[in-house]
Amino acid sequence: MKKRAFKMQLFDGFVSEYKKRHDELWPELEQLLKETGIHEYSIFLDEETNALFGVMDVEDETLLDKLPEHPVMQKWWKYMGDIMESNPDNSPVSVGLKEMFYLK
Ligand code: RM4
Repeated sequence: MKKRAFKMQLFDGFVSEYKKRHDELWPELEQLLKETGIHEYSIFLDEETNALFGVMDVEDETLLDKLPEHPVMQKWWKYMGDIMESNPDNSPVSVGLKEMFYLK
């Protein structure tokens, strides 16, 4: 299992909408993420900057390569594009984070 961390950017004024959409996460997306070998996935918010920090355990990093092509993932990213910084293909702008400490 590998840990992956990354940051994304929420637009101002959309904290409750972002939380609501994730509280109501589509079952088909939950299934897709699990089938992709993603576990213990959390997203944290920095309320000072609206930066979002995602942390997940990944069974096999190569499985993640196919995720952006999946119709459910594409539909979700399109849906989320109005409230967070996104790329021209609708995927969220995502910056990988470097692990600096780990305590088991
Ligand atoms: C986020 C973003 C991520 C996705 C999670 C579930 O807002 O779209 O890419 O993995 O939702």
